[in-house]
Order: sequence, then C-alpha cells, then structure tokens
Amino acid sequence: MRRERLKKILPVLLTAACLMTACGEGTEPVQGADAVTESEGTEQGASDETHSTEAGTEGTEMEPNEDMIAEAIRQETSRVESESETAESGSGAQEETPREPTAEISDLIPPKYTDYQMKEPGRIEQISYTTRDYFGDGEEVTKYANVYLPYDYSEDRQYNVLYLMHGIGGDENEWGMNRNSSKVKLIMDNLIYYGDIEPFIVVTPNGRSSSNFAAQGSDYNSFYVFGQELRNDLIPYIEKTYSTYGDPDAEGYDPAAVREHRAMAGLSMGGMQTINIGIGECLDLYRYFGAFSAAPTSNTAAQTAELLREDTHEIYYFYNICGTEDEIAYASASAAAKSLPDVCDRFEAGKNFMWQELKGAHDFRIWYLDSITLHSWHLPDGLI
Ligand code: FER
Repeated sequence: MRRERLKKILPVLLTAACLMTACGEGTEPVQGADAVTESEGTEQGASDETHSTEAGTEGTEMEPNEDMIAEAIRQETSRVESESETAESGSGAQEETPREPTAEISDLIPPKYTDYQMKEPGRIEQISYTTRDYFGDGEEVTKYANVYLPYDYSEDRQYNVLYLMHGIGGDENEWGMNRNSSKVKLIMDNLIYYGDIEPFIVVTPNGRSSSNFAAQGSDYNSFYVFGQELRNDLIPYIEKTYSTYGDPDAEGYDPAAVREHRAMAGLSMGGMQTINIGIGECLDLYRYFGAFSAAPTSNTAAQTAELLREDTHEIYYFYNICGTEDEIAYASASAAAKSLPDVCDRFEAGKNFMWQELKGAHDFRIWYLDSITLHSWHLPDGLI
C-alpha cells in the first residue's frame, strides 16, 4: 500500500532522491502531451562538435566552447553573489532569486511545495572535510559543503542521501543550501512535511577537486576528477558523520552494499558529473541519478552505453530535463540522454528512465522544476 501510494504521489524536487523513496520499478509517469518529449533518435550536429564518439573519453580531450563557458561562469557567478547578498542583508525567507521562474513554469509547482509552512523546518549545516587536490599535486585540502538535515533528524534512524552538484560558475552554495531562505530547502521541507517523501539528507558539495576549488572561474577540468573525492573522502565523511545507511567504521563496510540509499544529481556541469562520474565511474555507489541541462562535455548516450556494457549494477532511475531554448546545453543534454533507451537496454523510458524537455533556458526556471515536472504524473493532465 505504502509503496503504491509513494509511486502515485512522487512529488516535487530532486528526481533521484524522490525516487529513492519510490523504488522506481513499475512507476509509470503519465506525462503531459506538449512539453514533455520522450526519448527519440537524436541528430545533434552541435553535439558532434563537442563530443568524441569514443566511450570513456576524458573531459579534457573534448573541445568545449570557451565563449559559452565564460558566459555560464559569468551568469552563475553573479547569481551566487546576488544570492549571498540577499542572505547577508537578512531580507528574509520570501526573498526571490534574481532568476525567478516565470509564471508559466512556476504554475506547474503545486503551491503546497512552495508556500512557507514554518512548522517543521529542516536545518542546514556547513561542514568541512579533508580531501585532496586530485586535479593537481594530490596535497591535502580542506573543502566545504552544505548538508540539509530533515526536520526531527535523529541518530535513531537512517537516512538516504542525495549529492546535488552545481554548475561551472557555481559552488557549494549555488543551490542556495547555505541559507534558510533556500527554495530547495523549502521544497524539501514541504515534501517531508506533507509525508510525500521519506525524510532524506541533501549534500551540496563543491564539485572542483582542486586546491583552487574556491575560485569559481578556475580550471574547469577539476570537475572531471571529482569522482575520486566522492569515493575516497566525501561519501566516507558524510556516512561517518550522519546517520546514513553506510557506516565506514563498521567491520566489513562495503560502500557498494548501500548504493540504493544514495543518489546523485546536478545542474549543467553537475549534470555532466552525474553522467560521466555518477553513472560512468561510480555506479557501484549510486542507484539514482538526475541530470538537469547536462553540460557540453557530458558523455553521449553511445558513450554511456559503451561504459555500461560490462557493468551489471541495476539502475533504478535516471531522470533528465533540459529547456528547449537552452543554447548552452540543449544539444549536449539531448545527445547524452534523449536516445539512451534506444542505444542501451539498461534504460527503459517510463520505467527507470525519463527525458523531459520543455520551453526554457539554461537557468533555475528549469532547475527548480526538474523536480516538479519530473513528477508530472502528479499534476493534472495536460498541465505541461
Ligand atoms: C561548455 C559550455 C558550458 C562547457 C561547460 C559549460 C565544459 C557549463 C555550463 C554550466 O555549468 O552552467 O562548453 O564545457
């Protein structure tokens, strides 16, 4: 019963994490007709220019568009800065980000998830942990991340964990999870408050595995080696510190044994990390994935298929979204995901895979929604 109920009411945000609760099998989203496109064959001229066809190609060998990178960094940097100004000015929880969802899109979000109910708020902790400069000389580095703990977090129970990644010009604060006015936190609080998902932990790390991680414009190639940090340092730290399903101090601890309790998702460069690192390198650690407007150096569907050829880890869910007017990522996100079920029998649309595209650009109008429309079967027919 509970399982059935969860399948039906799968709510808003964070695809992967919601699906951790729902246990993907047999979930059949009823999708709105117009804006949602299921995977079809893809012909992506633009993506051919930015992707090698060879599976497993390192991000460093690809040819990203430097102008787009500069623009993405500029946009994301200014967004992060203006959000922290908002936070510092103490202007309160209702404060909006500079790139507010349009009415068109925000109407898709059931108000119960965006209305402030202050009764059962979760809390945010800023953590620091020791890792290495995997991109550079391997020296020890202290890095920072935000951790969302659900209301009534208790050591007496165990929690699923979502690792939620930022874009090329962002940092651990880009999702706003460093402030109580965070929209992601609000949606999480509401999802949990209404009993629509099981409480879970969200970690927003800094995706640059470099001693230069704090410089938002620093060499983006440090994004590609984040898998080492995740595996060696961040996941063990989180599981030692919080009450998750994994306990690195326990005898015989096997991080792979609890992969069903971890999800990875991210926007743009974080979507690339989800695809290239989460699915491409860490399938033994994760079972749920979400890529939002995946960046140009994301593995193509063919590359992912090739990487998975020898792998037998079950994939519970892989959700993808991109705006059709996203000049930075529409081609790459499409190339990475749209045709995946056609080229790889590990993905089945409507079962453990979803591609979704709708009118929108490379911004939070899409990224807050990823979530909501992911669960479009929760919305009235024809709404999207
Ligand atoms: C690129 C254009 C954009 C690229 C990355 C991005 C690595 C990332 C954008 C973002 O994270 O918002 O060519 O190549």
